[in-house]
Amino acid sequence: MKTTDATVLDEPKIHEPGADAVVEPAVESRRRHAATGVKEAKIYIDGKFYSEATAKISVFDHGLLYGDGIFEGIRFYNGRVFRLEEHLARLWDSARSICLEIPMTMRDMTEAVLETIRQNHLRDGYIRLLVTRGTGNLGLNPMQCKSPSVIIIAATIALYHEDFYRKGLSIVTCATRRSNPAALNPAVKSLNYLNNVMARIEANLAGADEALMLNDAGNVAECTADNVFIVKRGQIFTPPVTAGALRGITRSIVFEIAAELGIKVLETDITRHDVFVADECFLTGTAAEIVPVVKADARVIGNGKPGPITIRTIARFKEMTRETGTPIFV
Ligand code: PXG
Repeated sequence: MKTTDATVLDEPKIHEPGADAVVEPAVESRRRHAATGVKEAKIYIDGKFYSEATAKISVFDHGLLYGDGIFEGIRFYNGRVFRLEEHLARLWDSARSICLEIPMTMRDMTEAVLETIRQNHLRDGYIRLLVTRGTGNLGLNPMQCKSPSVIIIAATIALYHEDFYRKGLSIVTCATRRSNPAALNPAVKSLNYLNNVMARIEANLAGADEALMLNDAGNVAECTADNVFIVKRGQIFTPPVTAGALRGITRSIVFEIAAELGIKVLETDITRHDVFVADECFLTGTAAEIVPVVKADARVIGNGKPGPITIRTIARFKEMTRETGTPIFV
């Protein structure tokens, strides 16, 4: 996109992977809003709603200074928030793990999420929910931070291009290892995503759609914002959380769908070799949903087309997103 318009240049490309993802046209994004796609967006910060121009947090917030905080990315479909309880449960687990006290109840958080969507007049979209450590001094000690901040942003989401689901993605193994759980546990969905960002940069530089991240043992952990699955001889395999994968909510839905379809899922260590010789491969994540992978490190996976189990799983997932979730407008 060639332009000198700063507003447009600031537009985050949340619809990656790949350069083919649907990007809002520049004129359209100026009329609506660059960052959220919502006209006159309302952003929730600590119990109040702000316009995009006035939604600010302190430069002394340790979320900014140290990446000290946690987040969730949540989707809503057709007036219902998908798997909200699971996202909030994971948020609370992340908080507990880093000794962060979320300054509200889960019930109030639920209402704050729903009200943010209502304020933005959306029925389909994406929620970014953050809890930061709050303002402190320049030292990293969180003892200085007396009140965590809760931020909720609602945005429209341009789906990946249809071609991604029809044709599948290509991924590359990156040199950046997924952070060792003993150093920074990937099960905590923290604001410190530099490990994943570095991997994403490698994928970009290699011209791939996603980066396959290995753990210290050299086994597959996950991709930069997605869990990894392979299919071999009718069975589904995915790395255990202990291999350095997030306990993905879409991942757990694949377990449910597989149980319905009578397909066995094994949580087991996976190597690059296993990916290369898989019959099928797919990624799961709130933003990507379930997306087939047809190439890894230039090796064609299976017959180079999304496989039958992947296709059935995607179809059932789509039904679930259409039919279930916490109602927004009641
Ligand atoms: N692994 C990592 C490292 C993630 O950050 C997933 C797997 C998939 O989890 P869910 O629960 O979404 O099935 C994630 C998802 C985005 C975005 O663009 C999402 C994530 C991180 C950064 C951006 O929505 N998390």
